[in-house]
Amino acid sequence: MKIPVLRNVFEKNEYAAAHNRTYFDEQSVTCINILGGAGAGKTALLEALLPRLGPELRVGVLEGDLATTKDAARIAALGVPVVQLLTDGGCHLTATLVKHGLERLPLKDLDLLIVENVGNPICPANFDLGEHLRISLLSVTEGDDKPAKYPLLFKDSSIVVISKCDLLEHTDFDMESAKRDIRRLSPQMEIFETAARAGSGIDRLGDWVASKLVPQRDDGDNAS
Ligand SMILES: Nc1nc2c(ncn2[C@@H]2O[C@H](COP(=O)(O)OP(=O)(O)OP(=O)(O)O)[C@@H](O)[C@H]2O)c(=O)[nH]1
Ligand SMILES: [Mg+2]
Ligand SMILES: [Zn+2]
Repeated sequence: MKIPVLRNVFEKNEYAAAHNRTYFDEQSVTCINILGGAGAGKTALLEALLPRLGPELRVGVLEGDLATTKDAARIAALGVPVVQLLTDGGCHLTATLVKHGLERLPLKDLDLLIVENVGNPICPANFDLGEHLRISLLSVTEGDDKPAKYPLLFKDSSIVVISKCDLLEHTDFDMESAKRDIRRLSPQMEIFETAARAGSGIDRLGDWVASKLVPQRDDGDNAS
């Protein structure tokens, strides 16, 4: 006997994700989905990264959380346009919720849209939001066994950021073991080491983001 509920959820999400992707492409906006466990340092990474992306790059953020606007307030404090997406207890963002968020964050004013997913190392990886790129975080305080234990989070990511590296000496995190397990899942995976508070590794990450921006469409304003 078939139980259609989950399948319908996935189909509906795929439909909305395709819609979002088409909209991003039409508007020449690059979309990055940031994933990682609760407290892995996603918002702190954005707080360090956004000011480095430069004033010429127009960035907007969609903040995914179960409850509260705490993360959105941190992004707004940087002067970056932000919309808080509340899942009301749901453990991942859906493409449909992102679609609603875009009604409040017009893409015509942006070059880059960053979506911070709900803090959760499991199911957000299963939900395509229509993004072009994924950044998955692993903080050193979570332990080096997490890539092997939560493979989906790391396997299909565009890059992996190992965060909170300033705390390395206070943990038993084995960097080589973590990287080995990540590359077992994805042999070519590019891995960045960051310490958001100290600002280390952020320039390299910013260069990577800048290198991935889709070219802006010539809208004909300068045509003779
Ligand atoms: N030492 C140190 N602490 C960090 C770093 N990045 C984040 N933190 C701390 O880790 C905690 C969680 O950071 P957040 O940026 O809120 O993590 P998050 O992944 O956005 O959390 P959720 O959105 O709730 O899943 C905070 O107390 C941060 O100050 C870092 O690079 N070094
Ligand atoms: Mg956060
Ligand atoms: Zn979920």
